[in-house]
Amino acid sequence: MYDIKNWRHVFKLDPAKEISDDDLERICMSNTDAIMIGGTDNVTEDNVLNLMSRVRRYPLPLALEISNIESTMPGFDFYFVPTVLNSQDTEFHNGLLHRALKEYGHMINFDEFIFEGYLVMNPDSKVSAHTKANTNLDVDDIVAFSQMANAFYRFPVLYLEYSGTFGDLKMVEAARSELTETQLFYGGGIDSLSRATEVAAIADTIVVGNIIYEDIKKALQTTKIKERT
Ligand code: 1GP
Repeated sequence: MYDIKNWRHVFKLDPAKEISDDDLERICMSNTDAIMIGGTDNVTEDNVLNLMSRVRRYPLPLALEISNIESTMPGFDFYFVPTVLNSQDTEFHNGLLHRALKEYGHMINFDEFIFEGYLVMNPDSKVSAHTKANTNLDVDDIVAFSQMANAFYRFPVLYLEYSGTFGDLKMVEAARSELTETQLFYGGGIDSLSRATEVAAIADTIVVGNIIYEDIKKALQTTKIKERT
């Protein structure tokens, strides 16, 4: 079985976006550690199943980041379940999860599930509006949330989610400074090797999304962090 602790680089594919077979092959044959499928809008059973079966041809770990119950299905190596620590709606803390377990808990292999503390950081992102996140956070807030994740909830993963914009590295460093057990994932605005290198020097795992659809060459270059660190 794969171990997420070794992941330094992850490509996140959005099931609601088109990707050609050629581009998908380049992503899946790259030096990345894993593919994660996840998105905010229009994530459906059909488009997740379609993308999963296309990615499954390649021999690398495949994770689903769960956005809704309807598009969750067997066939992935890992299921990342976000709990949005700065959401103002309990639905995104444990409401959805409670409903999912009530219905499907009896058939779940819990070893495949990774409960991730999520901090939604970009106020202009879709995920921020969707989860009603309070993004008005300073360094002390990040420190407190990171202590919560590491020492109290003991999450395996804390995900700093800047989706669509490159984050403030002071915030990433603040999270880093508190995490001794919890693995720090960073995602958002990584669109070049230099940005990837900067943030990979702080976070354990970097997640590259949007640039796959905008400039595949630049996306592929971000995997070079693995040769450098
Ligand atoms: C999104 O964190 C990922 O969930 C990656 O962000 O799309 O901005 O690369 P970008």
